[in-house]
Amino acid sequence: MTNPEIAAVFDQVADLLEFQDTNPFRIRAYRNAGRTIGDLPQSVAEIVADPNRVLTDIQGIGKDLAAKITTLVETGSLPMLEELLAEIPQGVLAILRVPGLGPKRAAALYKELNVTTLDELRDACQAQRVRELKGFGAKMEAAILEGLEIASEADRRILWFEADQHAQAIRAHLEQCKAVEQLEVAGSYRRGKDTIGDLDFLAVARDAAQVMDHFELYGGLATVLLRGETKMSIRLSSGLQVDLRVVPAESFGAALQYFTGSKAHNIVLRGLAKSRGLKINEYGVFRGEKSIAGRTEEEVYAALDLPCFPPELREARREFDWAAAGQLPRLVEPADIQGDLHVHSTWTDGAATIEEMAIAAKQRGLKYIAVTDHSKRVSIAGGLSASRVRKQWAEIDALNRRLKGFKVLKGIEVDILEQGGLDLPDDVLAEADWVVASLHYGQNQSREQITKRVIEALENPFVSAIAHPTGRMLMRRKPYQIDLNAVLRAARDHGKMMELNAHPMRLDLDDVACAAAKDYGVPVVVSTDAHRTDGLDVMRLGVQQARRGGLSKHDVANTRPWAELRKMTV
Ligand code: DGT
Ligand code: CA
Ligand code: CA
Ligand code: ZN
Repeated sequence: MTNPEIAAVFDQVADLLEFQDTNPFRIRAYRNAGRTIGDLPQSVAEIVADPNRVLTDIQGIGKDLAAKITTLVETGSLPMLEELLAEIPQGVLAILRVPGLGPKRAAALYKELNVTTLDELRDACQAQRVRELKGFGAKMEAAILEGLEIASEADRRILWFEADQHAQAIRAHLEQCKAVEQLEVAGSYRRGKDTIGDLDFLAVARDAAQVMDHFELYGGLATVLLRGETKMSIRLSSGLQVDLRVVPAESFGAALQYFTGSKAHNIVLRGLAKSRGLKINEYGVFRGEKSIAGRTEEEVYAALDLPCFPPELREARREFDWAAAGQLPRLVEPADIQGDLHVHSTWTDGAATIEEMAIAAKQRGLKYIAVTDHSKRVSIAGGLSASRVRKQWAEIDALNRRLKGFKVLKGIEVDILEQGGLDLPDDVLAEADWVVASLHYGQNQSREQITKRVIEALENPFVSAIAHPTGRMLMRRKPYQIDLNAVLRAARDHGKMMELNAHPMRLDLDDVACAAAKDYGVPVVVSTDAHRTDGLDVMRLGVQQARRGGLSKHDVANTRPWAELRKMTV
């Protein structure tokens, strides 16, 4: 069992206890246990298995918790959780997961309206019975309906990051099949969309049946949905659908182009072909009956006098206009990135020390990081006061004297307060190398209020960038209400930057907003918001999203050395 899996069990226990309205201290104990385990850098399952180590040596793990973890790791279940689950109606678990509904509200819905399933919840909202409950109201009712929609979408799509893990494992499996000659993953996965409906594999093979037989042996397979001569679809035990098409080598490029999509991009392409008296489909480009291209994507596009568009741009947004004008941007690449300007450490809710983060970043080829721990308002993360952050910066100064060929910047993630203003005084911010301002509280305020708070932060002379500017959590939480155009205008006017937070669940700014930032001439900073060393690895997701927004190396500020970037921040 991994730490996150174990942490999830404790979180669930806390949720169920809260649903039952038991002793708040007990609830908090389990909540804290979940957080502690989730943040630990070392695997607790490994410690349990190692006779020479004991869990209670870890800070935050007492005797009682250690015993529970051991039971869980050794038996795969927690008797206490089983008991709780037996006491609670089945459907309630799904209700607990609806964004915007916590255990307390779920309990009220159950007790007052006898709501035990998602369908009953939707009915109750539509009949306007939920708004009548104490502490709910019409606004909350609307938010629950929206939450239900997000929850049902979460059933149908998964994060790109998660799809990537499946895609890599399936690719490795299929590559073991001797009959496979070429293999690619097409679809929204290849276009780097932030969420994925299904995976689309394409293969060239000597013998299609042999590849399909091999596909059926994939360990994660749950059922075969369909198997024909050239196409097969399976469902994984995770629920994800995977399509596999076997195509002839002479039409591999045409098939790759067609199944990469997007559908909207393909429709424009078909129109362009038609206007030239050509036909394009998944087998090739044809003049009459004669195939004039198909083996590679390059030759398919070239047959229409088009450049081979990077897959990230194939959304029928501006790519055809750019191509017509000969102005297709040269997109930023992961190797262009020189530094990471948003990382956390053990000073707040990070799991690694500043030095560990610096070493890990250096190993990944970076030249600098900015340590941007939370400010005091974020009390659940142990946010830093002015005196603590100054202590941290003294540690960073000392560390920089020891590090060679790498620089740690003195930064802070300062909270934009509910009532407006920043969580630390200007004289402190003035001493920082890099300041990201972010909004964690008061996310339900009106569009005017939130926009005003963010613009005020941009007006502060010491703020460098706005972190995760819309607050969205993919498939969990919609962005807060914000006038992004007004924010981008303010950023431009004050010479500030916008973050593209690369966390797989955030990817915030999104692709369209990145393109807007570029239009306003506002530099984008791609940052990981890493809370542990492996959190640094999501940089490539951020870069992929920046590419979808049409950003080049020049548009992304942290492709520059710090000495150069620094001049842009003053
Ligand atoms: P997803 O799976 O919902 O995240 O999105 P996609 O883009 O991967 O869509 P999918 O899996 O339904 O189909 C893969 C590609 O196949 C799609 O991007 C374009 C192509 N395609 C599918 N259906 C059509 C169609 O009716 N017309 C055209 N022109 N292309 C299609
Ligand atoms: Ca797909
Ligand atoms: Ca598909
Ligand atoms: Zn952060």
